[in-house]
Amino acid sequence: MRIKIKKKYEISENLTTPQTIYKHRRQILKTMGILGLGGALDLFNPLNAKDINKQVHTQTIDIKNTPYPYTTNPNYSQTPITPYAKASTYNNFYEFGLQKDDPYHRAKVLQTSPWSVVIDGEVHQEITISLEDILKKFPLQERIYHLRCVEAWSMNIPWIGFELGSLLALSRPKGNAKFVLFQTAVQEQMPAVKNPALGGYIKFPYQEGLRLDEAMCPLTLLAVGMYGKELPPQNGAPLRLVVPWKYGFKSIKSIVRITLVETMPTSTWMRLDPSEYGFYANVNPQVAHPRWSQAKERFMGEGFGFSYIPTQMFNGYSEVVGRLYAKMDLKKNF
Ligand SMILES: Nc1nc2c(c(=O)[nH]1)N[C@H]1C(S)=C(S)[C@@H](COP(=O)(O)O)O[C@H]1N2
Ligand SMILES: [Mo]
Repeated sequence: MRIKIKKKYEISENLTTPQTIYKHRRQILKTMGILGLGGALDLFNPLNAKDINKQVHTQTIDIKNTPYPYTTNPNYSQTPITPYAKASTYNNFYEFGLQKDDPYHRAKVLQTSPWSVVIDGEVHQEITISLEDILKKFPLQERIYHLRCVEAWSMNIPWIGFELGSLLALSRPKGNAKFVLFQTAVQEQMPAVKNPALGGYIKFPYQEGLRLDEAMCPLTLLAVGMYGKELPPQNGAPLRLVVPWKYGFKSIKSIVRITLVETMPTSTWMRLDPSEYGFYANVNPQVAHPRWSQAKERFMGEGFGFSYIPTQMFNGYSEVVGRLYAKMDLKKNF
C-alpha cells in the first residue's frame, strides 16, 4: 500500500455527524427480530414506505443504451463527494491485477452482456434472472454512501441501485437459510484468471458472504450505477454489492450467483488469511487490523492526495445496524 501526500483540512459537518435516518427505519429494525421474513421484507421495501421518497426528483440512467428512471434518496448523503475520476481509477478488483490502477486499465475486457444472476440454495424458488429483468423489476434509487476499505482509505460514492432484500424475496428463502453466499463471474479473459500470478494466486471465483439479516438490512444495496452512469467495469459492472458499514472487500463485484445457505460461508479474504480478515468485517476503529490501526482513514476527496479523518463505528451507520451485533463480541467476531 502506497501512501501519497498527507493533507489535512477541516472535515465537513456531514462527514462527522451520524446519518440522518427516518424514525420509521429504526422502528423497522427494532421489530426485525420478532417479525417473520415475509413481514420484514414488506417493511424493508423502501418503495412501500410512503415518506421515504417524498423529496426526490427523477432522473434517468442509461444502462446498455436503455434509459431507466431513478430517484435520489436524500436520507443517504455524504459530503464531499469523491470525484468520479478517483472512484473509477483507484480500485481493488484482483481479477484484473493487484495495482490500484490495474482495473481501470484492464477491466474493459469484462464481458457484461448478456448477464444473468442465479439465486439458489435454501430457497423455495430457484431463479435465473437477466440484468434487463432486474432493471425492469426493481425501481432504482441513488444513495451516497461512505466506502471504507480495510486498507484505511475511504471515498464518498453516489451509487444507483436497489435493496438486495427485494431481489432475495423473489426466491422466497426457506426457514433454514441463515447466510447468503455471493460469487463473482470468472471469465477466461480476466488477466488474473489467465495468469494467476497477476492476481497474487487468489482462488477465483471471488466470493463473499453475509448473514441473512445483514443481507435483508435496508442499507444493503445492489448497485448498477454510480455518479448517474452505469457502473464502469472496474467498479464491478453490471451488478455489485454495496454494504456500507463493512470494509470494502465485502462489497463483491460483478455478481453472477447468490446462494442461500445454512452455515456461515467462507470468503475470499478469510480463505487467504483468517487471522487478518474475518467474516463480519464491520468497520470498527477500536479493532485494529493485525498490521495497522483502523482508527483513522485517508479520505479521498477533491484535489491531490488524501485527508486524514477519524474512522467511525460501523462506518457511521451504527444507528441502523448497531443492533444487529448487540450481543456479539466484536473483537472476536472481526
Ligand atoms: N470480485 C471482486 N470484488 C471486489 C474486490 C475484488 O478484488 N474482486 N475487491 C473488494 C475491495 S477490497 C474493495 S475496497 C472494493 C472496492 O470497490 P471500488 O473499486 O468500486 O471502490 O471492491 C471489493 N469487491
Ligand atoms: Mo478493500
